[in-house]
Amino acid sequence: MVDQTLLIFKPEVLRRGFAGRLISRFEDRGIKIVQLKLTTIDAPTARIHYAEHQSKPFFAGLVEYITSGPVVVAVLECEGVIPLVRRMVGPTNPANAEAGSIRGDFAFSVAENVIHASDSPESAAREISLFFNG
Ligand code: IDP
Ligand code: MG
Repeated sequence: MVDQTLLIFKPEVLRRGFAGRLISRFEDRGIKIVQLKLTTIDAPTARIHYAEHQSKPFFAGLVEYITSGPVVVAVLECEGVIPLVRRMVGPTNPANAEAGSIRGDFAFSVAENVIHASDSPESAAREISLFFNG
């Protein structure tokens, strides 16, 4: 099967209104969108999604933030899509993100860094089944 990754456009994207511009970046790069939905993430789902961070000091704030408004959740597909999309997204802290990356162009704080993208094939499989029932 062709590689897939899961994206979440975090609540500020719809608040600030640039979901279409983010989608265009992936389309322009030639990456296929195979699933796409507007939804609001509930707290139990957020805790499962971010389970690897449950012992971190920012965990409660992270769950509160990701559940604070509508998000866009998508599955993208192409060869090598996981590292490709992580490069397009940029590093976790937007202060370190190059202009031209999504976080470098749209984000200004590590807590509100615009977008989630799966970091490995295992994460992608787990996250896709969490949000799209496999
Ligand atoms: P990633 O989103 O680049 O994969 P992770 O290390 O997996 O980054 O962290 C998940 C999310 O947790 C980040 O996108 C960010 O929203 C939040 N986060 C990570 N580190 C911090 C921090 O030091 N303070 C506040 N929030 C953080
Ligand atoms: Mg991560």
